[in-house]
Formats: sequence, structure tokens, C-alpha cells
Amino acid sequence: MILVLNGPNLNLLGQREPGIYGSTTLGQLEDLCGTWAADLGMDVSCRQTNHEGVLIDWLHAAEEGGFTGVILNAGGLSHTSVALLDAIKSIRLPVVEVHLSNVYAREEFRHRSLIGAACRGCISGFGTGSYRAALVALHAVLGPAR
Ligand code: CA2
Repeated sequence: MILVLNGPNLNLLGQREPGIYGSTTLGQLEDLCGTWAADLGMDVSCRQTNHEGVLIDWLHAAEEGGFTGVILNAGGLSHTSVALLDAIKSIRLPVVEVHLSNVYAREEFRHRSLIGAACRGCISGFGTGSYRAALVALHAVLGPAR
């Protein structure tokens, strides 16, 4: 079972800034993740929070909760949060950092990910396809243990 975590402001997906983040809503994205995971023989559980500490609590509890990997779009916290970096470092599960937009084609402050060093890898710039690619990546990383 894969845990898909979306952080601050991603509840607004599909409602604001469609030019950057697309017109798919968070609910639709979560449904798509379920479909893509099923195609790969995997299961997902999707959650969203606007609160840094809640993301950290979910990461700490992920392995105990039976998850085998995490897909994480930490939103703006990706560029700022040492606490999230430490939380990812503290767990053994592979975490794939995802971004809908190509952060390297945007403002300079988005070019650096603070959490990236603790993640297994990063996928950025493919819209909702970033999540699909992350599922494929975890499928490859986890092997039969998925
Ligand atoms: O491209 C991404 O997925 C980001 O993680 C989105 C973050 C941004 O701070 C990162 O640099 C890149 C922002 C999430 C805000 O999401 C919104 C969605 C719709 C409307 C407004 C904000």
C-alpha cells in the first residue's frame, strides 16, 4: 500500500491557477492515483493537509500503518522545511518527491528542494502525470515487497 501525501494549498487544485497546476481537482487526482495504482497491481491511500506537523505525523506513522512507500507533494514546504527533511530522513520507507509544475522553470526559490536529499527521487513538471510516474518508480523500487 502506497501513501500519497499532498501538502499546503493543494486542496485548491483545479480551482485556482489552472495555467500552472492544471484543471484537475484534488479529488480527481486522488481517483486517478487509485486507477493508476490498480493498473500496476498496487493500492494507494491519499491524504491532504495544510499543516506541516500533520505531514510529519503521517510520515512517522507510515511504516507502522502498513505502507511500503510514500509519494509526497509537500507544496511550498519542499523548499523551506528542515523539519520535513528530518522526518523523511527518520523513516525507512522510500519517499518520492513530486511536483505538478516544473519547479526549475519557475522562480529561483523553487529550484532548491530542502527535502530532496532525503527522498529516493524527484519527479517534477508532468502535471498529474508526475504522480503516475512516481507510482511506476515505486513499483520498480519496491519489487515483490510492494
Ligand atoms: O508544482 C507543485 O506541485 C508544487 O509543489 C506546488 C506548490 C509550490 O509551492 C511548489 O513550488 C511546486 C504550491 C501548491 C499550491 O497549489 C495550488 C493549487 C491550485 C491553486 C493554488 C495553489
